[in-house]
Amino acid sequence: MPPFGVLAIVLGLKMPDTPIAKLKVRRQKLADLMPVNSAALILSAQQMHRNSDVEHKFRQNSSFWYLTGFNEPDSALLIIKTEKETVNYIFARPKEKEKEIWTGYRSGPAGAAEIGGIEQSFLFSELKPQLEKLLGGLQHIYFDFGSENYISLGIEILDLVRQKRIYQITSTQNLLGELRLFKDDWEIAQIKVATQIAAKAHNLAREACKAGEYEYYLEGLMEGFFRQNNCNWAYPSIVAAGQNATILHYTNNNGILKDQELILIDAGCEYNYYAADITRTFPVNGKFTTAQKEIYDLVLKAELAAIEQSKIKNATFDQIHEKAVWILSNGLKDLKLLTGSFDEILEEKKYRKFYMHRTGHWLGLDVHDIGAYQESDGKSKVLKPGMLMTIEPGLYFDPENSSINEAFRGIGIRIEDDILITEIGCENLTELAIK
Ligand SMILES: [Mn+2]
Repeated sequence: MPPFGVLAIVLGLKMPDTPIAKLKVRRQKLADLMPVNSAALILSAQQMHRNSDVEHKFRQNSSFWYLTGFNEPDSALLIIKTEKETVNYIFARPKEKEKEIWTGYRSGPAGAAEIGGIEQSFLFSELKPQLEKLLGGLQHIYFDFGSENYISLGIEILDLVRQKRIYQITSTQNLLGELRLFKDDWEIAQIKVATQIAAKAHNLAREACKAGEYEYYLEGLMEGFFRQNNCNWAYPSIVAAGQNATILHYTNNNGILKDQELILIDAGCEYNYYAADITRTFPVNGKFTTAQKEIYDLVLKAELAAIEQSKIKNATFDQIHEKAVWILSNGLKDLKLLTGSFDEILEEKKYRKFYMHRTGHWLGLDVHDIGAYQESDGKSKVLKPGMLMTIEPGLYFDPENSSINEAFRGIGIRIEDDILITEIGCENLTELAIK
């Protein structure tokens, strides 16, 4: 088995910079979607305080990163589109030797402009006075107010926008969602690193798993592997043994692994801010009980069928879910876990008692990536090459559900892969993770 440390060495330990040409294309595409006489203002993430003198690890705002490739807090991107031209402005912290000694290198406005290939640069402290000057005569601004970042600055910006009589204020989410839905070749290369390292981490956990071990041990093993390969977790890992797996967002990870029980691990890393999202469920001792095997085989069948569905040209997002629901419902009926006719089970959504979430979500810079799930006419999104989604059916049986056979109570199983839609069907980016 080749060690994955090799991969990190091949890739180099430094995150690759986003090519400036890609950043320019993204900003141009965003501007193309904006009406004439409009502005888009995207703030960076803020450095979040944790406790006493400790700060949270900085993680850039995904959309800001997508458009600028700039990885510092207290920054902003402003795009102004008029009839005459479109101009990009970046705002960044000043270079200050004293501060850099304590908290690290700062690029300064000129450095930020160079990284992003952006024409104009200013200090972040200049943002309001520059907006005062630059927003005059515009009719529309795209701005995300209400995120946890820069609340008081956001209020001041809204005040300024009102003073400028710009009455159309829209979130950037729809425009950027439409762009971020389609991954370019460079993004796919980053995602493939994340998915391979995450898949390998799952296999390591499977090898190390044994009765008497604790959930946190496997969590640490996987997250340690993420860091060893220049990745961070993309979301807090779920390592859920036995009936903990029936809690969908379980993150305590302090339970003990028991013989004859299953373990569900939903963990993924991000590389260069691109996320992987994988779930695997397997028996602690390597051998399924009859009931566990019946449910596992059913979930796997639903997952494989949903992946097949994604290969069909112009399949919709909803069709993936419907396929999984159809197979799970059929199987639950056969196992006598659901009663009534098949039509009844579907119409009355009886399956929801055991399958209460959707079959997938968009994946990218955010693990639940932005991007609409409907076309503009309200119909389910048609899957096109370059889109990336998870496919993750599961079944969960409440340990206290006395209406089902005891053998099924407390079983929680989910299987999740990351599926890239391609010209010829799809590519499963996480098939390296044993299932
Ligand atoms: Mn997921």
